[in-house]
Amino acid sequence: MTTFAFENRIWEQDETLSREQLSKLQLERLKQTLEQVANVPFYKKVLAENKLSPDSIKSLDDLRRIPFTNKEDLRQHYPLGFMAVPREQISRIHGSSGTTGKPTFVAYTVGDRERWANLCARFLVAGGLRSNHLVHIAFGFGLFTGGFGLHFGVEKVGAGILPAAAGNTPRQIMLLQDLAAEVLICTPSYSLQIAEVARAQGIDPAQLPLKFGHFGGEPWTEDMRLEIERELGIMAFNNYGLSEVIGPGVSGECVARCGMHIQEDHFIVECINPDTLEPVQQGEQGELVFTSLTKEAMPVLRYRTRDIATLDYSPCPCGRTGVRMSRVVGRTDDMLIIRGVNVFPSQVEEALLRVEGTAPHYLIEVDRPGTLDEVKVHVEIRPQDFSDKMSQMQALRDRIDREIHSVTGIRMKVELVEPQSLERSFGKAQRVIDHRNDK
Ligand code: DLL
Repeated sequence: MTTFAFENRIWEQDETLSREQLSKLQLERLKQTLEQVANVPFYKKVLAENKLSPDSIKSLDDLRRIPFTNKEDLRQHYPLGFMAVPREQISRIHGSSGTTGKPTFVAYTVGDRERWANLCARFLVAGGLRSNHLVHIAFGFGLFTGGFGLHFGVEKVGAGILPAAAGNTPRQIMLLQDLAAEVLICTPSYSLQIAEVARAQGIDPAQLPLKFGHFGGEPWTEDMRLEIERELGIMAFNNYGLSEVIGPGVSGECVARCGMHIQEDHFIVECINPDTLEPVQQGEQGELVFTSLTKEAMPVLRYRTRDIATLDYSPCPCGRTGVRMSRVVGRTDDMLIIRGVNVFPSQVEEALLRVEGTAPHYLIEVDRPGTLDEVKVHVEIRPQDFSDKMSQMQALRDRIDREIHSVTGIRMKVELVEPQSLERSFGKAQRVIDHRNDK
């Protein structure tokens, strides 16, 4: 009998289906999903071109006959071209950032929302949440799936919620002290920011009443987990998801904390080599690909996440049978996650293009000097616009700052550099230096 630091409780028996039961259920649901996606013109065409129908899927191996879906496909059908239900049946819309400054919208029916809340409840309970707890949610409540997704998951468990939302850290600390929440939900980096600001106020963050936290939405490391646990005096759990697949609730850690259980009765996962697009050997690193099995409003087939991780099919002492994914160790595209917000270098480029006087030469430098990500954008000025007048340069910098903020939603430090001063490359231009990877 394995003992854990926390009691191991399982929210739904479906989390413990045998591989055989799971495969049977997945096949059944995959067929239903093929029926559902036929309502989406994009998928209708894909199915016809590949001679696919629910009846032609005889085993889970047939999944590989279905082409992949990419973020670009969703983008080309902006805003709601991937909906498989009439607009009247949409109960909620969320979005994730894209390369164009326009979000990728995702939608939910009432049934989708109910299943989503349940999926979040599963990993929250797996990681210690009980109905007697008070949960402080410091995620943004808005288009981002983190705030509302977790909110309804916590509500499902029956625990109390303080929807503190993101920002104004001193106020967050006051709330944590005065209302004494036991559970913190936010991005891992924001939890460290809370600790740092508390220290600066002369408060020992480990003395806050918090007992544990569920963190996700951005990559973090085992070292960061140790730091969060030490600083805040809590146990820290990892959870993963992406808007296009559902949001948070795709996977999460249990008390054994040896990987995040993927909720395989709702999503089929594949791990592929991003170059050959063939499955990797078990345990090898690859890009995760998800097929939704129970979504009504926006089902996705073989959605390429660009997230790199490994899968572990060995039994978990907690009794859940969902395969466990490792931490996300990287991406196969150039997407950056800055303080939990997805940003593509092309968005910065788009912002610069809106500003007269800047050359298309720029370099984005990302670092995490303390607990929060910081971004500096070095922008080359065109020779004819270079000026010795401070006020002119300041005005240009402010303009760029505003445009970048309007396109990406985050503030970056803008540094204007002299014409021809950024290094030129002959092949693919290096647009990003990410010092967070040096640590
Ligand atoms: O970040 C959903 C989410 C919210 C998950 C809150 C967990 C908690 P998006 O904004 O669409 O959705 O961003 C999805 O974020 O493809 C990963 O690259 C990254 N990501 C999410 N969770 C983790 C994690 C939400 N635990 C993208 N570790 C994904 C590493 C993560 N990366």
